[in-house]
Amino acid sequence: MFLLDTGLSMSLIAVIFSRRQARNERSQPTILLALIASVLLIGSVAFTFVHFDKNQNLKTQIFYRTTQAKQYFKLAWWALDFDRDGYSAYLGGGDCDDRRADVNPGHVEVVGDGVDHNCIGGPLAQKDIDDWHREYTSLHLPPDPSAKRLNVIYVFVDALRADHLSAYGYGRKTSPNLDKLAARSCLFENAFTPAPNTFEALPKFTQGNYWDAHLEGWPEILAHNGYNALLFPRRIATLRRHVKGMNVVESARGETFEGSIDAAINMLNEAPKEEPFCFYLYSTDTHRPYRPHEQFHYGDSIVDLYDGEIAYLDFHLGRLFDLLERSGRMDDTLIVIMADHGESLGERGVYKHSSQLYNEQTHVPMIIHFPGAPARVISDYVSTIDLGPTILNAVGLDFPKECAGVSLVPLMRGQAFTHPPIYGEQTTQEVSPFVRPDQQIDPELKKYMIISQDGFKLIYNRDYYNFELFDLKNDPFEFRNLYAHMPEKAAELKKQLGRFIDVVTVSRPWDADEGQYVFGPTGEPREAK
Ligand SMILES: [Ca+2]
Ligand SMILES: [Ca+2]
Repeated sequence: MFLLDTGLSMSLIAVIFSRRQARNERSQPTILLALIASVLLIGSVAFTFVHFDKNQNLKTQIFYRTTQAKQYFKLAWWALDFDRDGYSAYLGGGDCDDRRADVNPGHVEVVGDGVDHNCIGGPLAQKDIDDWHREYTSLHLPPDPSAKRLNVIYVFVDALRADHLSAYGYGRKTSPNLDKLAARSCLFENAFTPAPNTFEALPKFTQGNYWDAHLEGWPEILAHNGYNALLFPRRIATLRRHVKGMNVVESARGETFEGSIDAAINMLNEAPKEEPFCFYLYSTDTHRPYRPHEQFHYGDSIVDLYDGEIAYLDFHLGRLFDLLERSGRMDDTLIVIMADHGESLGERGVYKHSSQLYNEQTHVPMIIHFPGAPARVISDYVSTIDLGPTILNAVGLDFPKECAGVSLVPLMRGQAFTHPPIYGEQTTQEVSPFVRPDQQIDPELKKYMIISQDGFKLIYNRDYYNFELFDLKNDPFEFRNLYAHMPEKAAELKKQLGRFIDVVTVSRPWDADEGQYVFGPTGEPREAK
């Protein structure tokens, strides 16, 4: 690319220079200079054409980090898109058949016609879809009739990244109460969200699936099975779209998280012992804008304020945990701490969330206090879509066999279990007023990720046909793109991720509700170009 830039610039200078000389007699040096410039131009263009798509790291840098250079490529893609479907077969544009407009990376897959319409994962047959589902139904655990109907306290924290909790090794003591809980619980070191955005993630982790398949959500299943299911609301409209069957605690409506905890404490004091309860608590405190808390003041930077919100949240959760302890209900209560996604705090020049699939936005805390299971740290790669099947399985209830989420109860009991690879996708374009335009470096529309159990993560940016492979165990901050260095691993994950993309794009119902960003105003999938 840089060679192309240089070549273009040199040829421009040569043309101007030779024109100035044109009226005069052309001298030998002028002709020579024009000749050298032409050779350089042709050479650099040829070099760029041959090598650009092979160096995915260079491609990433150009499309994510430059403003002008990427426009050259977009222009070249536009000019070299012969079937006018928006994707070029040249310069890494990803179009695998530039004679058919129904074949390109943005096209939805078509089942059974033998054509790889989206240029990843190969063609899709019905058998492939059946096999994909069978992988998960074969892991479905039937309900254990001897399981106790534990109470459930589910704490959903918006935009809480794992690595800012002291329970996850953060230098600041931001979460003493969660640390204490974690010390007697199962702490999942490597839990990930299926989407770095509430609207996309919420239906997924409520239904235990990688897309909104209109399955019955786990709160509804608890409510239908004798639980006193109570929702302590914040952002009630968003929650109620997906968290169904629960009674809203009106006294907590519109309150702060402190108010939600006050209401929960009251409810807990009144809860009859013979009826199991489920409390669904939601905190938006770690979501922007971060507010200062006098009691938890670390400083005035964005990170300081964010950490202060965590300490505030932790303090109030501590009040609830203390009451559970004092009342003896800790021993019959399953407690789940989770987040819908993480939060960028300036890494790669990015803030907030909804924009990337790097760990800052996808690695989330997951702590499950499961009475009867010994405390342990679990390093398997798991997804928040596993939470519903886990909760229901832990209390002896069944969950839909269509769930791609799996019960983590075997892992919590220390039994041998191999979790399938986990997946994620990101659809949104970050247009938040909280993010300045210069921080929105990455406005493309669709990315996917897979993380395999050996800790490798592949991120695929469909719009740039760009791949990044990271070794999370040795490179947790995802600095080094190994795509070109580990071609076999890259090919293995690309194949699995391609199958996921194929399956998810044909299986998602037309009226799936994964937020206003995923679907257009009339309900048509934006994926279908
Ligand atoms: Ca094309
Ligand atoms: Ca395909």
